[in-house]
Amino acid sequence: MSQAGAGRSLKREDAAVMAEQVMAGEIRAVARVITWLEDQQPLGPAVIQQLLLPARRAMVIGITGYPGTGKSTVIDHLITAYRRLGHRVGVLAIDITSPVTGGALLGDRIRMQHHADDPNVYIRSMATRGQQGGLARATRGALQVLEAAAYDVILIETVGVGQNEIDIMQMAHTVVALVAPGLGDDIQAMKAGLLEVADIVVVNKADREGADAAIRDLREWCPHVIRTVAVKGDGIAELIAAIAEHERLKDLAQMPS
Ligand SMILES: Nc1nc2c(ncn2[C@@H]2O[C@H](COP(=O)(O)OP(=O)(O)O)[C@@H](O)[C@H]2O)c(=O)[nH]1
Ligand SMILES: [Mg+2]
Repeated sequence: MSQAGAGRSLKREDAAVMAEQVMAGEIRAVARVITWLEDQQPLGPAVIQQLLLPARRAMVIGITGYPGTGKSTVIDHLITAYRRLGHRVGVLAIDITSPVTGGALLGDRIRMQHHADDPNVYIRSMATRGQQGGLARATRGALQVLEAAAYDVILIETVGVGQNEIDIMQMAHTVVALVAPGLGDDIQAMKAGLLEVADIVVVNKADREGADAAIRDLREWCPHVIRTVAVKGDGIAELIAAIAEHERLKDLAQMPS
């Protein structure tokens, strides 16, 4: 590990050494740089400046939705599926409202615990520190760090509530919005916000009453609606396929004609 500690004044060489370690995929360096970004220490951006992105860019997938809709459970299954495909997976779980939902991150950790021993999976919770917009900035940096560390798939989980989340979701190539039956008015509210940036809508907890009505309602409005029962892993293969298809179309759209 480099000597570039938080307490010392920044040396250009320190940032370069850390950048090398990040690009070598060293988890400790990755974690440390993300902490610097969260804490808004100048070392963070200094390392970012020295990072080179790999030729094959990561697939960045945003997963958003209200608390309790099942985002972390879905992500747990997505990690398993992408690992089976041989991908290295990074997860950024963003908690905008950490002082209030202190327990949510713990819950996320438990739900994604299966992957704790897999060196090819890196799961990181990020919380708000300091001023408005700080977390979105730190998230953008963390994304660059994970890309430089050559993760193939990067999943970003946000709690769908406001502008901050929309800003973060716009960093993703494919945005998946989760809803659960019984949210009622919340789904209407989401249509004006997060569903607007969504490429794919997932109706999770389809084992519950009201799922079919929610799916019918949403299909009038978004062509890609998928039904999942995340606790059983149902619908995850369909979700993976829909994400792949969206990525493919997006790549085609970006190809020079
Ligand atoms: N019945 C049912 N419960 C689910 C399903 N998916 C997740 N849950 C449960 O819903 C709760 C919240 O899930 P979590 O993944 O933490 O939601 P998050 O807050 O959106 O990340 C947990 O108790 C899960 O076990 C599902 O498809 N059906
Ligand atoms: Mg969660």
